[in-house]
Amino acid sequence: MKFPSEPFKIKVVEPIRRTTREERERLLRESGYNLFHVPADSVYVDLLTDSGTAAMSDNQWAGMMLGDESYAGSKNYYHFEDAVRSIFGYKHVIPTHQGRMAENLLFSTVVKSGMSVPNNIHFDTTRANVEHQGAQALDLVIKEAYDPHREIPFKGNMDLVRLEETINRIGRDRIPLVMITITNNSGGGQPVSMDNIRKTRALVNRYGIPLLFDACRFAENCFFIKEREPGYADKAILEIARELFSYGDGCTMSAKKDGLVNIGGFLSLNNDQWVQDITNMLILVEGFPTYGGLAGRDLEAMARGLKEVLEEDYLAFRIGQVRYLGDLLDKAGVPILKPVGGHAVYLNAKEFLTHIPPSQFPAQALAVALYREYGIRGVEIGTVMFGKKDPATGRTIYPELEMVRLAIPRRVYTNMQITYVAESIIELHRIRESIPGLTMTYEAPVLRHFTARFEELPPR
Ligand code: P71
Repeated sequence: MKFPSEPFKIKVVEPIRRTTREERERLLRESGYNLFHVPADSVYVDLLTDSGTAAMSDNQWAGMMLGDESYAGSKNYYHFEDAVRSIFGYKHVIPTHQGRMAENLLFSTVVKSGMSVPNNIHFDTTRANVEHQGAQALDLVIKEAYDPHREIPFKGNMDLVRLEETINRIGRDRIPLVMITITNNSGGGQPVSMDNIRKTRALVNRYGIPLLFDACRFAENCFFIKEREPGYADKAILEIARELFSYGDGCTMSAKKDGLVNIGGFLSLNNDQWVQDITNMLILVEGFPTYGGLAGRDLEAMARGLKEVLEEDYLAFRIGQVRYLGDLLDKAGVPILKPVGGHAVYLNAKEFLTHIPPSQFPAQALAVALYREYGIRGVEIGTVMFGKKDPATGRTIYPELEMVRLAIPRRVYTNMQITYVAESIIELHRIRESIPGLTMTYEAPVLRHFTARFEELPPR
């Protein structure tokens, strides 16, 4: 079946408040046209992120009631450790309150100023955490990833030729690790193939460089491997995941994605020395190693979520729902990034709003219009998030892709709500000429998208 129906029924509901266009217009003005500052209860369908927004199962909620809130050695930690070990297979399991703390602990321990960390594409928090150490974050995804029309099965793959050139140019001593993000979020939620991972491993082995995964959406990546890569159709997702992680030396994980929880993350590593240093830092900034900034009940929910996320019915529905939205838009001629990724549909703002130049933030303008007209919230992944100032000239360096990401929370919205989203965007596409550009009036020095403010330019 192309679009499997929901493999669950709904036991608890959360009412959503409808707002008027006037109210949304006012909220946009007050928030400086930054959707991060719009109160969530004024959003009808919230596709800002798939991170921390999942609906937990009855089994996870039942686990929450079994929280052992002991300071040290909570039984939930052991459940969590078992769950992580059985999937990822690394020696040490270090809980953190979310993904970026895992990144921060790892990079502050192993990355030194002047070093470089290659990745297929760094997500914003990994990039910021690498750069915070005075190191360089390098994106070495295959070049096809930057062509929104190019439909290939594994568009998140690492460019092995560029990786080897980079290692030779920079020198292995200045590359403390290579990372692979599965799925590749900034490139459209695109998967990485097992073959590419195996070859990346073989390459870094020749230079003695460790390979780590940014594993946020690993189950979705494994589902794509099963669906698209020869030899994996009959394997269970767990088996695929185990093989995949066997090619690495560890991972960082935001369990707010494929952990199916609202808060939580971890680091899992084989290197004893790294773990010793990281554990010392963990105790300083996050908490004792058997809770890492989380409650016992959160660890239990994660342990259970990590098992549920591997269920094939769940993944088939999940990936199918995202694909359903993408198909409706594509058939209606709305420009999207193709193929549709695992957790989100990405609107191609450059083609959607050809009348708005990059200097007027077309993707942000599109996200603003989508909220104003229909109460739908997406997130800009374009110049606001990834644009940079050239330190020499002060001019903006624009990213290759200018997109609005519509990230689908896991198990939260029905297909009827997704249909509403599609119909709204199709209508917005018809009136696209009326959408005005923006000018930025405030930006923070790092991760500016969270706090930037804008004003609308007069309509053309
Ligand atoms: C996403 C997020 C969360 C987010 C970030 C920025 C703006 C809005 C929402 C977080 C990721 C991620 C990858 C590949 C690490 C993190 C950090 N993504 N790696 O996509 O996608 O995890 O949020 O738990 O700290 O909306 P964390």
